[in-house]
Amino acid sequence: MSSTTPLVGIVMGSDSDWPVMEAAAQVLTEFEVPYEVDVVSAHRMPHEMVAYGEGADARGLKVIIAGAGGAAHLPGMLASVTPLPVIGVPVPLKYLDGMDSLLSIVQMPAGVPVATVSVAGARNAGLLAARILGTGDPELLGRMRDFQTELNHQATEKGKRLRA
Ligand code: RP5
Repeated sequence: MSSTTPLVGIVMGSDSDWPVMEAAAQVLTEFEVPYEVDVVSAHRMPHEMVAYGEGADARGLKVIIAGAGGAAHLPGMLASVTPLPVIGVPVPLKYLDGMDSLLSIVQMPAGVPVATVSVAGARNAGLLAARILGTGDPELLGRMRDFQTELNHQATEKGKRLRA
């Protein structure tokens, strides 16, 4: 990608989510997709959170990846104030194994979609963002095809090793 303007916004409810969320940043780096990272807590910074969501498309973002744990309202609240696709990442906390985060994010009311990945599925969130952007970027789509070919190769090799 030639642009250095962030196309993906990676946000989270707390810096304590970063150890999970950094996998999204890593994969976007691998795919050379420019991104930005910030903490935008739905509960502790509600006004900033709304401002972030409302201004995201005007700033050039195309996809938002939002991670949160516990009563994880950030992805859904962002989806309610932006027309951009929002990918939600349930972050597991000390109790309940992330099931609380998953259910908080995935059970959205009709009309306000959040593409929810698995608990701690930040890498897949990054890959999904790259696929969404790839629909308008043949070069990025080609990189995704190469990535899939490599995945296939690795899985095939694992099978060969087991059969040997
Ligand atoms: C959520 O509360 C955050 O997304 C985080 O997962 C959780 C705990 O935050 P801290 O107390 O660690 O800042 O809003």
